[in-house]
Amino acid sequence: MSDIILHHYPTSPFSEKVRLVLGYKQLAWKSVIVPAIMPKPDVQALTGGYRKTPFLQIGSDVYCDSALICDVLEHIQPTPTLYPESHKGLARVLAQWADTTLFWSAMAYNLQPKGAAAMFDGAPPEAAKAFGADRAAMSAGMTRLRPADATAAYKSYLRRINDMLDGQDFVLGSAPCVADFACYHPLWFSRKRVPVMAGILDATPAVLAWMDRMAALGHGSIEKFSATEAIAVCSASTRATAQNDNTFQHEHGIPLGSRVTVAAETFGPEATEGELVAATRTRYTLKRVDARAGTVHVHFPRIGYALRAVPPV
Ligand SMILES: N[C@@H](CCC(=O)N[C@@H](CS)C(=O)NCC(=O)O)C(=O)O
Repeated sequence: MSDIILHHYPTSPFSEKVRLVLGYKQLAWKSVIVPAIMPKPDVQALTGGYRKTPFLQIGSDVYCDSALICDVLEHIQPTPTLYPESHKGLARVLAQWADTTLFWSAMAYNLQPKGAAAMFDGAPPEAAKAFGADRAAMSAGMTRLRPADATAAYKSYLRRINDMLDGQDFVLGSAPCVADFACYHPLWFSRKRVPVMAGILDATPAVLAWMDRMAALGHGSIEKFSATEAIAVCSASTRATAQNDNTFQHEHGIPLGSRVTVAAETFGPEATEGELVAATRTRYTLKRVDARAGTVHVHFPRIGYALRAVPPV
C-alpha cells in the first residue's frame, strides 16, 4: 500500500481528531500542512474543489471528511478498533452528534470575542480580518449560535460527557472508540487553542482526566512532506486502493458514469466535480483529471454531502 498522507494544519480540531486516531492505531504517516483559509491551490489540485480540513491521500485516492477518514484508517489497521462490536451503531451516532452539535456549540463559545482576541493575539490585524471573512463566507446560510446560548449548551454537553465517564475511562467503555475522538476535538480547541476560555472545563473533572488519556494516545509516527511532493505522488500513482464495497446503491437516479458534483450540506459550499465511478451504501467516488495531480479518485461520505448531476451543456 502507498503511504498515508494527511493534509491538515496544527490548529484544526477535525485534524486533531484524525491525528489522534493515527496515534491510537500507531500508524506512520506523512504530514502536509495546508493553509487555514482560501486560496488553497494545492489542496484543490487534489480534491477538485473541496477545501475543508483535513483530508487523507493514499496514492491517487483522496478521502474527504474525518468520518470517512476514520473508516479508511479502520480498514487499513483494524486493531485497535474504532467501532467496537457491542456499540457499533451508538458509537457512530454519538460521533456524529459530537462532530456537529457539540462542535458548533463549542466553537461558538471558543470564538466569542475574548477567545478570538486571544487566538489572534500578536498576529497582524489583517490576519484576524481575513480569517473572519473566510469563515463568514463558508458559513453563509447557517444559523450562528449566540455566545450566551452556546455557552449554556456547551456546559450541558460537558456535563453529559462527564456522566458518560462515570465509572469508565472512555465514553462508551474501557477503550476509546470513534465517539471519543469526535467528542475530544472541540474540547481540545478550548483547552489548547484558546486556553483563556478553558475554565469552562473545570466543572467537569472526569472530562479533564479523560482528555489527558486521549492526549496520551499521541499522533503516531510523523514525517514532514510538502504539498508539491504529495501532488507528485498522486500523479505518479497507478491506482487503485482496494475498495471493500463496490455495490452500487441507487438513490438519486444518477447512473454511474454521469458527471456530478458533491458538496458539503453545510459549512464550505465548494463542490468537487467529476465522473461518478462509485456510489456505495456509505460513500461516493468521483474520478477527475487535474493538470498537476493527474487522475484522482476523490471520495466523500454520503452523510453530510449532497450529490447532484451536472446538466449536459
Ligand atoms: N465534516 C468535516 C468538517 C471539517 C471542518 O469543518 N474542518 C474545518 C477545520 S477544523 C475547516 O475545514 N475549516 C476551514 C478550512 O480549514 O479551510 C470533517 O469531519 O472533516
